[in-house]
Amino acid sequence: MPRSILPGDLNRREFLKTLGLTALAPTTMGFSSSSITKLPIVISTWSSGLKANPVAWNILQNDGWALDAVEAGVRVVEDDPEDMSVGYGGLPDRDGHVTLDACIMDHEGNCGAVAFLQHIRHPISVARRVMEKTPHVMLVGEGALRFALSEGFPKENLLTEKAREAYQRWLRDSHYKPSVRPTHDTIGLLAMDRQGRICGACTTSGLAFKMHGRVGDSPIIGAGLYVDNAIGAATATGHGEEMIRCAGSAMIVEQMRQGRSPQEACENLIKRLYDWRKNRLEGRQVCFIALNRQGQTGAFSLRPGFEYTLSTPEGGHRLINAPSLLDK
Ligand code: SD4
Repeated sequence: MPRSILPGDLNRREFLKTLGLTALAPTTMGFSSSSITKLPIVISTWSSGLKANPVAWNILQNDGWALDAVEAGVRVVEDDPEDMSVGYGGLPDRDGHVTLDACIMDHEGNCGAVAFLQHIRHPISVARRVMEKTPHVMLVGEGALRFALSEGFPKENLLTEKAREAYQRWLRDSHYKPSVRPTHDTIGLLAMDRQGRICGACTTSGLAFKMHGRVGDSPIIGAGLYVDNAIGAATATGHGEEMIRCAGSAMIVEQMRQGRSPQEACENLIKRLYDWRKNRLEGRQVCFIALNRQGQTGAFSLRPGFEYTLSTPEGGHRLINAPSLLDK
């Protein structure tokens, strides 16, 4: 059953209180007086943000650009063999291949993406090169690999022993049925730097044991990530087919444009998706985080269990449980 949603969860209230306390701090942005925000801010999905956010934070604290921060932050997780949903160590598809998806977007609407990319540990950096060095937004598969190699990225085996063993177990038990359950820890990371530039990045190995060639929401601008510097940004994790279906991240930014807070926008979109698709969401998880220009943040999921990492000047790096629509 859907849970009743309180207007304004505790985390948001706690955060807004923090914003109020910082209104006179020296490194403030000149927003309206009720929403002056101390910068920078970093928000990312899951507890892997506890590793990623501090790296992004260091760049932002030295007056760096949010684009460099989001890229550097998620690269930490791409490098981590213990994270089995992203980059090196990610779980393979049902044919045993690690295939990666990522996208990145800056404060001016520039964006780049790669999908179904193999053998390259840092798809987020390839996505950035697509953005900066090609006339295109997205490269996939063999073409993305060729581009990455031409840019000097090394070709590597990304299947760790731990992931290979998990794959062997899955082969034994699953009868080759493509998985519909996301393994968690896809990282979407949003940041606003001291100059008020909002940028975002999202990177994943996608659903574990997916069909070969399957691409989720994470590399799709508007689904897994969207940034509009005039309004804010959103990013997603969970069952990517659902986020693609509702153009999730772009819809959240549009709702913020209509005046909703990031929290309200995340809640509304998930409620709409549930009303629309409730009979087909069995076993599926859908989660969003969002950030607006005023420095407010929001997070919401279809089912319990989603957590995110928020970094602010006062709060440090905090892991927070997101509220959910359903109770299981
Ligand atoms: C996907 N959204 O490929 C990703 C999976 C995910 O945590 O987020 N896992 O559908």
